[in-house]
Amino acid sequence: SATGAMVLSTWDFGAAANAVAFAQLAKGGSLIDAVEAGAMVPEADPTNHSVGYSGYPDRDGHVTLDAVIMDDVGGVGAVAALENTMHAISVARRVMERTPHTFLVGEGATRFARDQGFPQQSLLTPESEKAWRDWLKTAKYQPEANSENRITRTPGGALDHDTIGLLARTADGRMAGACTTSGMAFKMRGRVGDSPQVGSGLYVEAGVGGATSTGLGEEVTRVAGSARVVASMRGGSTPQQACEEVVRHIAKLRGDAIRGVQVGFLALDTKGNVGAFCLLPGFTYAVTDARGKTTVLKARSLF
Ligand code: SD4
Repeated sequence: SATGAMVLSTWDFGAAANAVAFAQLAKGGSLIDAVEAGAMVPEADPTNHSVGYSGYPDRDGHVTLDAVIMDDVGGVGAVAALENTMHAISVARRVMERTPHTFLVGEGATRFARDQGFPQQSLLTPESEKAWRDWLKTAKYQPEANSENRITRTPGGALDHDTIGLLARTADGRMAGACTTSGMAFKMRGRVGDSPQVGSGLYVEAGVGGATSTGLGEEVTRVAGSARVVASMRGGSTPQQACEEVVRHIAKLRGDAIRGVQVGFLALDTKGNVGAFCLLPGFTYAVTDARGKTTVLKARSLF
């Protein structure tokens, strides 16, 4: 039974991912099975322009994916700048389970995915290609806060989403997490964000808890954000206090440089306490409780 199991993830669209992850746990799947299955939901969603298939491309028109998966017994697998494979999270899991490494990037990651038999396809949809061509007219790189939850009524009825970070725990307090993204729209070729980096986009520690991040990745990578959240929890902070502490740290460190920038953290401790905090209003997250009930909540913000 999944009694006591919990799943937590970033943004409104996390609710659909949570449902799939929770169902995995309920039918006896492992935590890794659960977070992988959950992360695959937005990866395969053609209306989601910042994870997996139909993600917005880099400025040269290539969709490149970043993902990490990790458990609480030292298992880690990650990929960055992966191309042509929809389910980056599954490739990350293969890195963890079938290579002597923790992180593959670029051409090597892409070749590994192909060699492992993952279906190869272009991830650029006509809609994403059009958005890129429109962007090229000005070619101004201006990341937009909370674009994740924005509904853009394009002819296809597309929904703009972003990175998903997912944390899951079992009744006995074991934990795992996953984070997957196509990164910032129109990023430089070769740019890697916080999401696939252990300690930045995701961190999980046995006996303590886990954290994940979303928003402008550079601001999280600078301070190894998720590792800091977990370190603060290890020192006795609640998940909420820990998320607030790290957001305040970023704000203090960066001053005017983070004006208009969104960064959000989500944390879960091994007892099932939840925390969330962000720089700007607008960051939402989905919590699925022990009974399988999902609620989408607004995180409190510093500004
Ligand atoms: C990145 N953190 O690549 C990701 C993007 C993101 O909500 O989370 N957007 O920087």
